[in-house]
Amino acid sequence: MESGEIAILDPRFIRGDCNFSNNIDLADPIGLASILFVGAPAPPCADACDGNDDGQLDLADVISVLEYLFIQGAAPPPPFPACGLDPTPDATACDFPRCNGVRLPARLPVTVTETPEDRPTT
Ligand SMILES: [Ca+2]
Ligand SMILES: [Ca+2]
Ligand SMILES: [Ca+2]
Repeated sequence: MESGEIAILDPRFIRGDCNFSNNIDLADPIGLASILFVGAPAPPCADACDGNDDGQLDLADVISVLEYLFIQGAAPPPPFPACGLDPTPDATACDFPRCNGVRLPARLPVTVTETPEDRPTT
């Protein structure tokens, strides 16, 4: 790495893993549908939500992932099922790579506040 900045490293992702749980399940198409139709915040790695790798997020991505999950539809295009780079550069971006060998923490790191010891004053 060249600088200590929070840089875009390898934008690795698992295609279809829209919510970065490191696997693909029903929550992913639901999450994408919420983004598309309910105005949920855009995903930090839109590429992962681009389930059919056509460069845009739309209902077709929701459907393709649902088909894969429930009716043995075609598996998402690579990178899948392992983390990887998007082999087809397009307008979607992955600004928040999650898969550099690091598993998602169950929850965000919590800042530990220092508590003074309960020491009886003398
Ligand atoms: Ca997921
Ligand atoms: Ca798409
Ligand atoms: Ca692509």
